[in-house]
Amino acid sequence: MSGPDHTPWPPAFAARYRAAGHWRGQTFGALLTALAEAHADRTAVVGEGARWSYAELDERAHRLASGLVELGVRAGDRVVVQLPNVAEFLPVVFALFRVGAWPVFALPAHRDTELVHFAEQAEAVAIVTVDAHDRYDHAAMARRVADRVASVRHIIVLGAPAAGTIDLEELAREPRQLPDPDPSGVAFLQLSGGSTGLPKLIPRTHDDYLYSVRESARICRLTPDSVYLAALPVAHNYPLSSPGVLGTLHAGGTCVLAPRPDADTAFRLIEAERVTIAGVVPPIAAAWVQAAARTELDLGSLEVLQVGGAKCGAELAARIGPALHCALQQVFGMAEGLVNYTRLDDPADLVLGTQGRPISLDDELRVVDPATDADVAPGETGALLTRGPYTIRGYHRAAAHNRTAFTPDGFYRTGDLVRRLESGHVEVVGRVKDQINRGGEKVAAEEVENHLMAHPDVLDAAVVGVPDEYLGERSCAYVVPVAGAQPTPAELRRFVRERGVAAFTVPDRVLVVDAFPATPVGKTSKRELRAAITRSLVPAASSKER
Ligand code: AMP
Ligand code: DBH
Repeated sequence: MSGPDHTPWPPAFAARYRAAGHWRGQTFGALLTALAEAHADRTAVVGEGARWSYAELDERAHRLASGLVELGVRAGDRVVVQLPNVAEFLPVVFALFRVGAWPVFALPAHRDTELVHFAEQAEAVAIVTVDAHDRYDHAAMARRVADRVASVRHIIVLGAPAAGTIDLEELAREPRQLPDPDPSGVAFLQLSGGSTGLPKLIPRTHDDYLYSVRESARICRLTPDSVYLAALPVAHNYPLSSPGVLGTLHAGGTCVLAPRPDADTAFRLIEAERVTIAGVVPPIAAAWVQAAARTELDLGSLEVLQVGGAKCGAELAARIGPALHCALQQVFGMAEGLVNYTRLDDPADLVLGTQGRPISLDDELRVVDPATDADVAPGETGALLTRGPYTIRGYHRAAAHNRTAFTPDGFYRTGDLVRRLESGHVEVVGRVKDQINRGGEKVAAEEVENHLMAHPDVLDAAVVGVPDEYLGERSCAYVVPVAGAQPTPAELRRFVRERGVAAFTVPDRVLVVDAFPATPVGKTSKRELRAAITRSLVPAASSKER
């Protein structure tokens, strides 16, 4: 693939975003310098075995930046960063920001194929990784990637160093003055979710990202007393910036990095660190809701639980406040830019029933007929297009893909089907292509999922199409039951039928499973569900079918 590294906003748009005060010409390195002055002794980050003040974080980032420069890493170089939720993540990325090198934000769950893709696409000069995580040897994987991708010259490892790698701890050097990078230039490459193929690289600038971070912190009412729990992998756009660790630092608060998102780990940290806000995906929210009923841990400090990354159904949304004694905030965002939040003072029907409204008045949203790009009538469902002060105009080196992923006038095609309410709030209805074509009869996966989730025994449902000789496709519903319940496929099909729907809406197959395969950030992976059923590899022991 080829094309420009970064597609800048047209000059008239850039001028407008500057004039409005959205883009302020500050880099992330300069931000950390300012934070270290304002909040020197406050705790910036807590990880396993680490508790660093703002002054310490700043010092570490300076020392690492110096070490990276000595190693030969230069402004504009790309560096794949694959770290789990450890405190070191922050000094590493701020060091790269200060050098002007671009982190490429890999997630711990990515493996050789993805890492090779990132390193190749970005022509990365280095990989920063961990020795091992979740019993997987990341350093060995990084060495395999370096063998396959010629541009990779350095492997920097947190933890036990191995032959041919550099110990992250030994990289630090005396701080030196480095020229501040161009704030309108690229700060890092974020990743798309990769729902249709390998993740694409998303160039984000200091100016645009800092705007979204600053506004996110304000919308979420973060203060120096806020304590944010990063339960999801911190390099993902959501825990990184919505408001995530960067929004928390921006506010002078404390970031607590959870090594895993399970309720036990998270609840212990909430109690121990007096966490005030956390952000999770719906499957984790559902697990926390169930666990909260049994926990003896004190979750009383938790003020806000954010749920986003995938649709939080009305049933789950309604359970969160009562179970966790906190406010729910829905977050609908994308690494490409646009982020929507329900506001903390929104009425309950909007908080429970929508995915929020955009950060910025300068976020332009269009809801269109996916076939013609014509605007649908207000309140009707259509495909969401967006452009604005923190939404990219093109992926990194993907000229051909950019021609279809963006409209000629620069709107990003989100691929999401939404309805926009008069208040400006957005309700996500599904994905543009998430329908099953059952012999010409189109079944919206989301609709069938909603019917299934209305059943009291159903915790979660995911409906996918399965190739079929006669119909082209048939529908297959995967169902995760609530703890202790054992709904049968026949009962669930009857339940959907009795809700008075067209016969083709009743799923052809129902499989009751223990859990869904997940994407690296923990969203239900329909791609893997489709692949599994196509290969007929659904583990028979843990699934029941009729
Ligand atoms: P990614 O490509 O990983 O950045 O994922 C962004 C996509 O995740 C969006 O385009 C949506 O399809 C989905 N998404 C994120 N948040 C929500 C949400 N709150 N409700 C529904 N879908 C969401
Ligand atoms: O799913 C996402 O990518 C996402 C969700 C919520 C995101 O990027 C974000 C908030 O910023």
